[in-house]
Amino acid sequence: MARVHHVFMTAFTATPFGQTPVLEINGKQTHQSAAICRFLAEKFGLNGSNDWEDLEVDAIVDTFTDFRQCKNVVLEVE
Ligand SMILES: N[C@@H](CCC(=O)N[C@@H](CS)C(=O)NCC(=O)O)C(=O)O
Repeated sequence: MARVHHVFMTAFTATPFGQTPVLEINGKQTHQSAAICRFLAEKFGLNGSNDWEDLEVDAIVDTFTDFRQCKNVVLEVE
């Protein structure tokens, strides 16, 4: 168990700001899941077909971020 913890912590200290997920392309690393999703959506043609659809996609991503923050609050209360 200690080894797993050590490997886990080593992996995290090697990432930007010690967080995951991390996207690495051509030896360059970046983090922040929403930014990574927007980048990949643009790269693979998964964006909306107009500005309004892009806005709706961003709103959904931001809503998921809100949900994740709520989950953390609930876990702290328990
Ligand atoms: N805003 C970041 C949050 C990332 C995040 O909280 N990642 C967690 C794992 S899911 C993490 O790295 N926790 C370790 C830490 O923050 O030290 C994102 O959306 O990518």
